[in-house]
Amino acid sequence: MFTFVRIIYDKIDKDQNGQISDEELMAWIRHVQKRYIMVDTDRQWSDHIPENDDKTLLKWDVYMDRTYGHIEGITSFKIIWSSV
Ligand SMILES: [Ca+2]
Repeated sequence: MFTFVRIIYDKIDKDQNGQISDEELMAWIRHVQKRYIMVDTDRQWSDHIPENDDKTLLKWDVYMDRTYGHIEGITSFKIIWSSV
């Protein structure tokens, strides 16, 4: 266990000075979060196997149904973009 912690510690301690600064810790957390997002996105995408013949086009309505479920009476939607 100690070896594993040492390996992680050394990865976080970018300048190898034996201490982990706030910036190094923030960069590590950012790195781990980005990696999680990429892995999760790949996993979700693999669940959305397109139904067309060449398996390359995922229809938006199919994606919405699979992601959010079918909502009776909703035939279209409006995307509202906010920069807040
Ligand atoms: Ca350091």
